Amino acid sequence: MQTLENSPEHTLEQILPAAQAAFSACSTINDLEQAKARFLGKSGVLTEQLKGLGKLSAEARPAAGAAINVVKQGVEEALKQRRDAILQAEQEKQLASESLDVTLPARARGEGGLHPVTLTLQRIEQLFHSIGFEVAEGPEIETDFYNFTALNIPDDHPARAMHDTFYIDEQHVLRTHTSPVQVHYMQEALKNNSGPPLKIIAPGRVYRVDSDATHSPMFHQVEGLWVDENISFANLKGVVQDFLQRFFERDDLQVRFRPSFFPFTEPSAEMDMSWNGGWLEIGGCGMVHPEVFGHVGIDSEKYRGFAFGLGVERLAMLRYGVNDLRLFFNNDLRFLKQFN
Ligand code: 2NL
Repeated sequence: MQTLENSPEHTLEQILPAAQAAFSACSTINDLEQAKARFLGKSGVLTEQLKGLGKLSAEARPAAGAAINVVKQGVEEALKQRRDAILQAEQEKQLASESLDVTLPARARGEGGLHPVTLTLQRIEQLFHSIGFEVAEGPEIETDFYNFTALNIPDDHPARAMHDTFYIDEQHVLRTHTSPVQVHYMQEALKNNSGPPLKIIAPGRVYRVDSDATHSPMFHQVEGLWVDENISFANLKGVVQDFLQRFFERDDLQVRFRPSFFPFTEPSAEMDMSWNGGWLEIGGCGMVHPEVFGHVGIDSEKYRGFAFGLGVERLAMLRYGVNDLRLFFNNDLRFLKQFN
């Protein structure tokens, strides 16, 4: 179709009404910009008009130029009015669509919860703290000395073998127990003249090359250590029994000690607790071996200590009635949500 805008024959008088009609037909800023180009752009109809001035005589030119400029101003004014109208309409439309109900209740915060192992660790720490134990922590990557040698574990001990321990390099391992935390703590205490007496628990992650229904390569342990001049096995029994009775909220819970062996304690014992009419193994313990005191520089003629180790997942499973260790590490929210 031949329209005025692309017709070479349009007259000056037709331009303003044509522009007004074209702008009115636009409902978006984008359309309007395109219409504007057709009238005011580099090859728009008004520009063409101005180019035509050159063909006129010098006398006719000023009046013709002035007439074109009047039309041009009119087109620009029409453009501005239409642009304002479109912007206002768009804003009104947006305001209408984005209506805000300030009385709506706020969206609930997706609150997280603590992992059952964390909850168990917190409970353990609180109970031991209440009877005077400090909580000590240390690195998960340890040297061979802190994880094995200082604990009187000989070079040829099977626990040191590649298939039981994750080695970082020749001298560094992922700690296989939290005992190294206690070794560091004893050394520091001696350096700072801040004990013995020492009374600490060392809770935390430990690692062993082991993975099946009842073993995870990463698990949690809490060890305890009490060093003083007259610490005896009787103190160990009292502390462990008090802890287990309070942890499981059972005043009648019994604890039993069976002779055993650990390189870092002498004598050593396995600890069992009464459970559903039977006995359940719950950890190991003993009196700190003089060799261990020797490695950290504690005088074993003057001081004695007891130490014990408990499995945190085991305690959590018994307390919460969880029957499969792997549930703790699958990160299935249906399981985890039950503890919060
Ligand atoms: C177990 C056995 C045990 C210890 C851990 C220990 C730490 C130091 C010195 C001496 Cl620094 N002993 N810890 C002692 C006996 C047993 O753990 O079955 N744990 C789950």
